Amino acid sequence: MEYFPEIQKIRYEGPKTKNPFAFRHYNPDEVVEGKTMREHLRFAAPYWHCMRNELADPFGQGTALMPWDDGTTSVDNALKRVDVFFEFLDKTGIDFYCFHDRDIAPELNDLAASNAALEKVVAKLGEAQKATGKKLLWGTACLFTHPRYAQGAGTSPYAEVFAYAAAQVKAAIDATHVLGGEGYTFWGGREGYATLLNTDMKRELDHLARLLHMAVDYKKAIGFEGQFYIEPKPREPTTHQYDSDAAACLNFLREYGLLEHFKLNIETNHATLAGHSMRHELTVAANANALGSIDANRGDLLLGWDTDQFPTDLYGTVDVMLIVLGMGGFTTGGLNFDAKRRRESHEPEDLFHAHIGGMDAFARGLKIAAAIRADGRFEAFVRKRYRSFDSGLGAKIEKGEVGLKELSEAALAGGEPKIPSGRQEMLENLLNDFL
Ligand code: XUL
Ligand code: CO
Repeated sequence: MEYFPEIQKIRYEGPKTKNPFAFRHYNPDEVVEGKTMREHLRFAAPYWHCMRNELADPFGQGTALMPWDDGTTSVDNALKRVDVFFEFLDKTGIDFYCFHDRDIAPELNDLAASNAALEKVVAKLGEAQKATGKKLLWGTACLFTHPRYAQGAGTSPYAEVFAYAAAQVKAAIDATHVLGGEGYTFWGGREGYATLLNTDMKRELDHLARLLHMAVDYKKAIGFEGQFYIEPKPREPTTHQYDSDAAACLNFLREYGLLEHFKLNIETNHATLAGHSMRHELTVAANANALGSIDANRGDLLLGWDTDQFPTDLYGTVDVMLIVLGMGGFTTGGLNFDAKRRRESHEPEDLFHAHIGGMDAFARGLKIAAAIRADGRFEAFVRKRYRSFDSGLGAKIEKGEVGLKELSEAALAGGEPKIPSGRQEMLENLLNDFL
């Protein structure tokens, strides 16, 4: 049974092709900086957006055509979706995928039934991985859709809800472990508050940390070696989310003794919602040696929601790839397209156009970032800008060999400092030379 019969395997045809079902830039085996594109980019498709997103918005119902889906919560329907999804992965040449427990399997009447359904689908996913060589980048638990989590999961004021969330995390880690997942993500969709009038923030944060410590203990107990990630996001659906940005996540992890067990999964649209650029968030994470993985999408600045659009902006993909190459590449992480089609793009073939575009944009980002690094002018400019700290007084400041008294003497003797230009416009022009 073929679910996308009109679509052939997507191949690299080069920048001149007029075929919309071909890659112009993503050439999986092409070598850049000593590794193939496929090894650098580690593309992943999210099960939730590809298979489950009906493309509703706050004003209208879903539009997505999914002729393979009977619309029920049956396990058979869930099992069928696995075939559809793996055909999609095969035809796009995407090597990895990510899931939430409730995307792949239905939530049924009680936890035992939901766990049993999950196990059945996981078994089928395992077979599909074996047959195709596709791999799981990360798994996660959906702790934000069901009404029981309306007031939080790990930060719920109700212990029974906390326990239910913990049970779901356990089952989702088990599933990820069985499938050889390279990571496991915690995105706290409802781990925040709508109003402080009813909220004990300190207690909620303590509880969230407790849940994460339990997960670390459980991971060790079962021998799961995948990387744990936290995914920052400032709001939506909550008014204020505790994991609001990379800096807040790092502080939380440090405060609760969790930093050695977690890295960050940084998402472009979450960065912009937090009032940061993606490059800012990636830099904060990488500086702390905690950049693990990336949810590669983009927002729409005119809408200001978490629109989860496909990444087609080359400035954006260049920024991302500069940081990724700069840290020596991904280890367990990759580029997960946490992105959905627009509501107007409701036909199955749009799934392909969307991913082809994202993959090509990142392939170009990779090639351009590599060219920028080989050229070396940006690096040389930045190095030169800070060179007064390489020797003399600056070196003593960096080494902690002088204090306010010595620096006061130096400033009195040195007079008014003369500072060179930051050359922003020249550097922006230089960047455009590479695009
Ligand atoms: C929500 C979001 C999630 C996480 C996984 O904004 O990004 O899909 O990536 O729970
Ligand atoms: Co995400």
